[in-house]
Amino acid sequence: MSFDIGSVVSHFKTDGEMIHAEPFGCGHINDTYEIYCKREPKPPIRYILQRINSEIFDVKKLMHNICLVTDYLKERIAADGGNPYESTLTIIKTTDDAAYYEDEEHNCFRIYNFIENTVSYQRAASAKVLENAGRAFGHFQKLLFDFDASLLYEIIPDFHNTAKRFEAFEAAVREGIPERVASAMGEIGFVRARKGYCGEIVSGLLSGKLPLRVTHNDTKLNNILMNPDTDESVCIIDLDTIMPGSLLYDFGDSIRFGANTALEDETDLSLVNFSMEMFEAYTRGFVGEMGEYMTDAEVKLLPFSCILMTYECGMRFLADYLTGDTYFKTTHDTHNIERARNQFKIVGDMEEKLDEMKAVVEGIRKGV
Ligand code: ADP
Ligand code: GN1
Ligand code: MG
Repeated sequence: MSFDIGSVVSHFKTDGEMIHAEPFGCGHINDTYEIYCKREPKPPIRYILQRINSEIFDVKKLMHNICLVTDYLKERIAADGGNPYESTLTIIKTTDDAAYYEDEEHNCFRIYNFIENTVSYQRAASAKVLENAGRAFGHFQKLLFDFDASLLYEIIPDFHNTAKRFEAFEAAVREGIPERVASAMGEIGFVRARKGYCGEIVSGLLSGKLPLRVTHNDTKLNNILMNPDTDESVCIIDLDTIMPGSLLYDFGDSIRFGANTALEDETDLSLVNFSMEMFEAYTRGFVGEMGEYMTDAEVKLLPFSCILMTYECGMRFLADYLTGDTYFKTTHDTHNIERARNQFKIVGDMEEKLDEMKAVVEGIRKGV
């Protein structure tokens, strides 16, 4: 699939003509570019251009969700005295006033303002980064507390329904590439031995024991832009998966990524460990912001949610490996199974430290 970036950009109301474009960032889903546009005599202005992954998303529904949520957030941020053009994403409309542009080959593109003077960390260099990330996602939950969830499409149905993910995983084992399945029996066994985890949060949502909220659903650290000088959060990005869900998905997924002492695709598993220090820091930030809005049932499940989300993500990487790497972007043949092993190492570590995690949550909760 080929496209001319300059011609794509000419369909948007950018401030000036495009002069430069480069691939950007480390996302696994969309094709992201930084683009510069000329605005003489002022210096060029930068934007984010994305070819949206339309294999995964119904783009019309996706952009409907993102427009509603960013409009709502802008109002809330302005009412709190913040800068709505820095603290949330701004969609640059097409010359036809649409939120995205579809070319003749059905590639779909969107442009966001580039949030300057920020970084997106692949790993937390200090506990302060994670505490600020926790505060940022807690605040994000709080801002969306009154947002009417029924206005949003469930953009990827059953996205964090781990029980359904397990069924899909078993189908991948049955129908996957035979050599890959044969080579992954150890990892497959790891997933199967933990089948009992799968129903925990889903059944709580179904029975009403856990509240359904509007959640981000992809809360890894590189989906926050931070100020590199202060490590304060500036803007939460990657709003593709905003939809009704559980607060536990957001909490657990942040810990999955942020409390890993290594990168998500580190293959030297001796470097891949679960950091209690990072867990404690994130929990302090998140509960500090969101504590009074959380139910006891949610608080009780915070530690377990970290295990569940890490297990689920590892299972998704492994299923993608078995079926030929069609979902996550990969750079080499064994990339997805390496990521799965990495996640499973963290799962094992968290299982050992579950009591300690519970004690940390209790301590922080009492202090709120
Ligand atoms: P994906 O869904 O593929 O993860 P993201 O929307 O997260 O795509 O974007 C990929 C990366 O691009 C982010 O991790 C971040 O580094 C960068 N990025 C995305 N949007 C912006 C923005 N508006 N300003 C600056 N950087 C951005
Ligand atoms: C994907 O889009 P990105 O790279 O931020 C994925 C998440 C996974 C994550 C694993 C829409 O996130 O669910 O947890 O990779 N996003 C989607 O790194 O599937
Ligand atoms: Mg992302």
